[in-house]
Amino acid sequence: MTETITGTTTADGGAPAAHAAAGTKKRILSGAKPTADSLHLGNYIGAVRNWVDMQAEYDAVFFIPDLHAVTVDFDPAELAHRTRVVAAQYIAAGIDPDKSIFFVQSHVPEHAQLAWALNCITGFGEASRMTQFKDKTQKTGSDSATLGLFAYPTLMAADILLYQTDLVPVGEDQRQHLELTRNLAQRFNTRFGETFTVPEATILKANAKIYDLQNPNAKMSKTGESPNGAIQLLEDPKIAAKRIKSAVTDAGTEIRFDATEKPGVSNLLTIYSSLTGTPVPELEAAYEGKMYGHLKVDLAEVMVDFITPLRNRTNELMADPAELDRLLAQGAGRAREIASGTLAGVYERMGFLPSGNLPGVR
Ligand code: ATP
Ligand code: LTN
Repeated sequence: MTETITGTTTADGGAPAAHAAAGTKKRILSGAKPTADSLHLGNYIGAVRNWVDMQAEYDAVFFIPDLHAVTVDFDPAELAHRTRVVAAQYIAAGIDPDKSIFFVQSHVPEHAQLAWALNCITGFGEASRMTQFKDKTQKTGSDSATLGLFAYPTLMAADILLYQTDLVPVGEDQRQHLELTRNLAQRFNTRFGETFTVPEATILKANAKIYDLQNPNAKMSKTGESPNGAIQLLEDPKIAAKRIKSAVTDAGTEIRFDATEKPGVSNLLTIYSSLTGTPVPELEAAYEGKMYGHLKVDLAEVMVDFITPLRNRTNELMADPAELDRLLAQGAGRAREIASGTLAGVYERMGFLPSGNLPGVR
């Protein structure tokens, strides 16, 4: 089941809408930050898996938002490593760099350039209302946050608008950013003339959220409190199986989906259903009268079967960094062909003088 934030999609005038000529397929775009040594199960079920499925039907753009990764504390060597790992994991999970445009955000300078233009049409109060910024600065206070973190949502809007994106498949947590993106696109179009497609968010609701295995009221996250709360897609399958077996379950014994009363068991059912394709009611029926332990043992096995090939393929790709870099450079080239056209239209409408034929400019 998906839910879409709808709106008009328009794309005429100037260089934008390059994809319209490429065919009738709608364009989708999404990305996952390289801020951990491995994607986790929540990223996969909530995001990557759906993107893989969408490649056939859509004109797909996927990228690794490394510029977003430096909005919070980071280590340069770690960032470089993580960017490669995430790239390898996307491909191992089924993102096809020949079918989709697949690249690293910092390889396409137009993202930062358009973000600046958008910063200048975004209200300070409007940016202050973004809940992600509030959440991420809750503990330390906003004084120690960077300007980059504050501007995170406008960079994300630039990511989306550069490619005249129709649909943005993301998890529920990104809804507010999508709404800001739509507002900025409409504002720019009204003030400077039709330039951007106004994107729709496709919130993937059915399996939208995977919860922490140790704290099933919090979402599974790379920054969760206990390492046992998340399944890393690159970890030893035996460890992943252990984490499932030690997942926190609820009072009572009945295996039934009830997100309020039984968040732990419900989370395990969601994961099981997502990885096997078996609907939750069928699982409930199959486990009627059985104990939580039965469910965990079976799910642990499902997890091993899922993680093992994914991990092996990722490791193969990581063993050949030159080939990985080649694929990423090829993706960035294709991305720039579109992004540079959009940015040229934006600059012209904003009244920036043409830079002539200076090499490397615009
Ligand atoms: P994290 O909370 O682990 O830091 P994130 O949401 O900050 O993750 P990304 O790593 O960029 O950021 O996530 C990539 C995608 O994975 C996003 O579309 C996000 O909505 C989705 N996602 C992340 N965690 C979960 C989860 N627990 N359940 C479902 N989807 C998730
Ligand atoms: N903010 C997103 C990652 C992200 C993204 C994007 C997703 C950056 N730019 C553009 C979709 C479209 C996240 O944290 N999941």
